[in-house]
Amino acid sequence: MTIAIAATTGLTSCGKSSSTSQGDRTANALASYVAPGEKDEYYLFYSGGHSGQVFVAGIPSLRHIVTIPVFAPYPGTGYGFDEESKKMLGDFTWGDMHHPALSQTNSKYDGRWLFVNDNANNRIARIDLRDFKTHQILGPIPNSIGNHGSSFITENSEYILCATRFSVPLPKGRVADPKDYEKEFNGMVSGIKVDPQTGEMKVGWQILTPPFDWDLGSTGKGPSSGWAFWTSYNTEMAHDVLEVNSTQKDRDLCAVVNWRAAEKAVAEGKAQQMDGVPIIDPAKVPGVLYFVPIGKSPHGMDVDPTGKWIVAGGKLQPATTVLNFEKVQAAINNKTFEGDFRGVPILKYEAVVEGEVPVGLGPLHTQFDGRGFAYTSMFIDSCIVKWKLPPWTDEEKKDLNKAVLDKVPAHFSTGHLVVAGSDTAKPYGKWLVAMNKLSAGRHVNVGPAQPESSQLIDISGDKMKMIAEAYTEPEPHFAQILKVSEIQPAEVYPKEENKDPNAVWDKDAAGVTRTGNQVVAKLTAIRSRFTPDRIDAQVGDDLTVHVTNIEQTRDMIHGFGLIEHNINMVMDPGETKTFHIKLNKPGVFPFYCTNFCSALHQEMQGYLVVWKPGEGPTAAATGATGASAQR
Ligand code: RUQ
Ligand code: CUA
Repeated sequence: MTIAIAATTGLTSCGKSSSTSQGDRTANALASYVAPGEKDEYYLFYSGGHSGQVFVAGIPSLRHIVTIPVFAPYPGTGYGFDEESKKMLGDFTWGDMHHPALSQTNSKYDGRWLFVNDNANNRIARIDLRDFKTHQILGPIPNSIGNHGSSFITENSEYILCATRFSVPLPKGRVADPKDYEKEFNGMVSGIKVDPQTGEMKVGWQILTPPFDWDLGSTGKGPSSGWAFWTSYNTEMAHDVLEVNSTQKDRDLCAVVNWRAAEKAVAEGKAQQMDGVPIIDPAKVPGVLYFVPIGKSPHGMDVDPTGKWIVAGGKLQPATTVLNFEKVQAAINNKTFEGDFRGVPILKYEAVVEGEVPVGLGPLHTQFDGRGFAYTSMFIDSCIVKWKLPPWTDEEKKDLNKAVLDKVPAHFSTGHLVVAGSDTAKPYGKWLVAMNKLSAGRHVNVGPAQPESSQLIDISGDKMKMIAEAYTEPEPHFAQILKVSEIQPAEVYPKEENKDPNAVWDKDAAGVTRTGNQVVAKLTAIRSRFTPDRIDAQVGDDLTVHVTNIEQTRDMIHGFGLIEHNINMVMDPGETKTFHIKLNKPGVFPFYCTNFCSALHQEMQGYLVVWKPGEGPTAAATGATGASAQR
């Protein structure tokens, strides 16, 4: 109800009017204006939620630039139609993407890869920033259900760390009654090892946990180097009516994980195998896992750029909780525990907490600008709150309201927010993007379902300034911001680097060959023809088509759409792609370039002729050197 009111009055529960003066409007417009032909300064990589895609926009313009398909087929780039991407997708045609993470070296973005998680099918994917394409999808990860608490990358991209949102009887496939949840169900923290050269991921090890619902987390740096942190929202271990049953306690147990100790324990043979993965039981391997109580039903848990302050947002309490990692370390060393849970020590709350900052209602996620300030998204209050990290003055300590510096309304119900470079040791600062769950009334009516909204906020001054707003496909969760000047994506795939054994680069090597009922066509594509432009085959044949785009000019893309066969490959300059189909109906099926490439793009077409068995050209006539096409 608050939302509806907010939408019609332009007011939020922040109590501020969102209207701006004419002078401000002009200044804001200029701040985000990128004139035709000019370029944005930053990339914004934001997750597409259950669309399974990553969207790339520019900052400050907030213009959508490109979509990178990851967990769902995307005809626009031919993703999910060629053999390689089909294999990556496996049996799934969707994923629920939440948290992108740029690769890091020494706690700074190194511009190599972007990792994203899939909550629905327990996977992690790697996008290469050289070509902005998905190169690996790992999973489903064994012993992991609901891969939501990821992708959290370590300081030198050693690992992607993940925690499970759901718990089930393990290993997967074992069945127990959810009534026996506490006894039979378990969650898991996973360390996904990343190859430092290639980025190739594999499951490294896992830590067995009680069946809490792990939520958001982050990794340490500086003093907290080698550690990672997650909130949880169901320490009650409820298995039904979670809305009520998981919100009983005032504090939930959050996880403090020493991932370096986990790695070491595995190397020392202290793990047991489950479903092919070494599993650490934290009750038997002390020093790997600790719990810390945090109020109430916390969500985000973010480490500041110095690595000293860890901020948790309590969805059901009007404050963020700030942990001091030095105090965490001391509590561990001095065994300042308030008991244990299933053999895992619980750190004493008062011993590790620096303070609770009264930011307002529904704090979720916190980001940092590297200048000592924190920015928290307020789901219920629909605003962004700027506050001061410790060290606090005595006066502030007495009343932490004094550490709360500014609030700016956001529209509406902000989930994640991102400050440029917040999760590195050296944030760029300057820009903040609020990713709001609701946009009702902010744009022209498009029916009952409204898009999400993203809002750009200038955080360079003392007061935050709302600059611009844009709408997005479902559904942005977290995002990463990278300075454009830090990467140099490829302009083409150089011919010398194309290692595909079925690539052909001139028309003499192109052609159609038949061996038994295996028909193999190797085609070149260049403005504005396919060579060969005819493929003869018979019903019952297995047809494999390899198409090489032999252009070496940027943006000269060709597609290969095959009528009535659900095929659309798209080849970038210098790229070879392959599809494989069983031909089961006779007919003449045109194929054509699906990507507008030249004035004669429409003419870029050919025919797949599927003869009835026993009819049509023989194997000899289809030829080994493309004879059938050279007419
Ligand atoms: S969660 S709105 Cu999937 Cu990132 Cu916090
Ligand atoms: Cu090639 Cu259109």
